[in-house]
This record gives sequence, C-alpha cells and structure tokens, in this order.
Amino acid sequence: MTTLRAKAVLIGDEVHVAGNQDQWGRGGGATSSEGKASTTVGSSKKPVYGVVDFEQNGDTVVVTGKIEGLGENTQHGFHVHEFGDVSNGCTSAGAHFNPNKKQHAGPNDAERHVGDLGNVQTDGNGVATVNIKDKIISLQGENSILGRCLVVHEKPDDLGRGGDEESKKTGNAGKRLACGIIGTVNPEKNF
Ligand SMILES: [Cu+2]
Ligand SMILES: [Zn+2]
Repeated sequence: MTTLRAKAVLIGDEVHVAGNQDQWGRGGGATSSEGKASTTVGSSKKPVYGVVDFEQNGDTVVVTGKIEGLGENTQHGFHVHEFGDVSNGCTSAGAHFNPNKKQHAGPNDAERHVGDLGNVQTDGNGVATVNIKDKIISLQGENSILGRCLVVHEKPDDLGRGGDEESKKTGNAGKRLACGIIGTVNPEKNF
C-alpha cells in the first residue's frame, strides 16, 4: 500500500491578498495599518513562508516542515482551517476544522477541534521547525484535512485555557500571518 502524503506551502496573507487588491478592490485579509500589500511585500521584513509535509503512518499523521519569517523566539498558533480557499487571503479559509462541533483546545486534549495542532515555536532567526505527531487529523475519512487550509497565526494559541469566550473558539491566536492549501503529492517522488 502506498503511503498517504500531503503538502502545504504557506504564503503570507498579504501575498494572497495582493493579487486581488488592485484588480478587485478587495483586501479583506491585509493588515490595515500597513496599507497596500505591495508596500508590505517590498519592505525589508522577510515575508512568512513555509513548507509543511504530512505523512499518514497508521492512525498517526506526522507533520514536518519549516516556516520562516516569523518573530524571534515566539510561539504561533497552528491550525487546520475548514476551507481550502485563499481567494481573499487566509480569511477565506474559514474557522478551525471542526466537524464534530467541539470547543477549541490543545492537541493533547480529549475534546478539541480536529484542526487544533497547538503552536509552533521559532528559534532566534524566526524559523519554526515543525515536528508534530497527531492521531486526530487524518489524510482520509471524516477527519481528512486534504483540500483544507493550514494556517499560522500572529500570536500563541492559549489552547482553550485563556479564561474568556474567544479562547474556546480560536485560542486568541490573533491574525492569520500565512496559510496554504493542503494538497496531495506525487506518491512516487520523495519529499
Ligand atoms: Cu487558526
Ligand atoms: Zn480550534
């Protein structure tokens, strides 16, 4: 049996939005204080960019990859969101993937959104190395994350322990810095 694999390329929200801003006058996901997306992209700040691989090993999905352009020594909420749609930036990805109508929590909690993968931690260069093993997300069946969106946030996910209402919905992870659609990969090619 071939191993099920998938991949997501995370691209900054402002880059997704840049294309439709000039053309359509929309700009829902862009950071308002920064003005037009092109100025953000052209600045010296490194855009957020990442490649994340998924491999199904029995009931476990191994998630590995690197995301750069984040803050230095910071934590960032990391989730699968419900829609594989980035047409209006990461906003179009919708809410956390939550087919069973549960409350938001952390990856090790019995009750959680399927998409709740917790946080990624960056090093002193703003690079997060992703290395997660999870038994709730899947590359097949009801909990399949294929065709959905992987999102990395501005702030840490409080894992549902923030004590306010928003904590049980989003973990107070703030803006969506970057996102990418989780897609199938060529099974004959090693990543
Ligand atoms: Cu999220
Ligand atoms: Zn959640």
